[in-house]
Amino acid sequence: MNTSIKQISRYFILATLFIFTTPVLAKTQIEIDYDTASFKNEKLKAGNIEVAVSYDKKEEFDEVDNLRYQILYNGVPQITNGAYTRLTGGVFLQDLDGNGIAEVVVRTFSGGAHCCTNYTIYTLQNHQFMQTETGFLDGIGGTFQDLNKDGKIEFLTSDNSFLYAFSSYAGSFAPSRIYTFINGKFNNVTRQYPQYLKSRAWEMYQAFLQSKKEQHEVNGILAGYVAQKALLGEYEEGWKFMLANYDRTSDWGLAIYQEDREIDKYPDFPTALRAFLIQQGYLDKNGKPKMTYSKD
Ligand SMILES: [Ca+2]
Ligand SMILES: [Ca+2]
Repeated sequence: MNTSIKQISRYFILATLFIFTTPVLAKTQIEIDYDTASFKNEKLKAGNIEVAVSYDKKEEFDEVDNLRYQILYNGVPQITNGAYTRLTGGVFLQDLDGNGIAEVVVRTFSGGAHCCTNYTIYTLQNHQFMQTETGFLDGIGGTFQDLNKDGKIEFLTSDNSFLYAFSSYAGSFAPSRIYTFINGKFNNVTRQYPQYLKSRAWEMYQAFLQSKKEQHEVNGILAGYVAQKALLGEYEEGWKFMLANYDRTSDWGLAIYQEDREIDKYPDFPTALRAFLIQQGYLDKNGKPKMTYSKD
């Protein structure tokens, strides 16, 4: 045997050893979209956590849950549940809180033009699975990513209460919301990410310029912009910008409701916005910017 053949056979033996000793990475994610056909018992696994997922493709809502799943721990079934999801959704395993044990995240979509995504999260806390939900959120709802690269995942979404509040859906730009997932619960940590908030504020400013140029609605963008600036501790600056630029002809969002009945009207957009920012917890009850988030 000459040297090169010897070398090749050595590589071959090493490669064979490698293939047979490296475990195949288990699947940790199932994504469902319009093209996904029905499936049964697809398995996901991360560490001791396993999920078996079944899906029946259904375009219209009915009473039967078409996304069903069973969560197992050390091979023992712990939770069996299901939900309706319309042509998009998914299940994935990811360690959200960085404690070494994967959380199970289930994404469902209720259908409708802009509505609504819900994330259900199952987490093992003190040897028991706890269930948490984001509640229905606009569009795809949000994204899970590690914003500050500390091994714990943040949930990035926006304050959905701003949609339609002072403009149509397309004319609204909701301020940021950022959550961490600790001890099985979401915590609002939006203000701890000023860099991210700044880049969103810049996008809002650009959206405002574009809308103004095209003579579209601006109040919905300005409302979000003022709130975003408040989150950055720059409320006064945002408020001044809004005062100089708002559309005085629009009466969207000026009506005052009580138990779904219109009882009065705010005199102008700034007055309505101020009341809204107090109600949503961006300003305190005296209309002064808050240093931390709390809705009271
Ligand atoms: Ca975890
Ligand atoms: Ca993080």
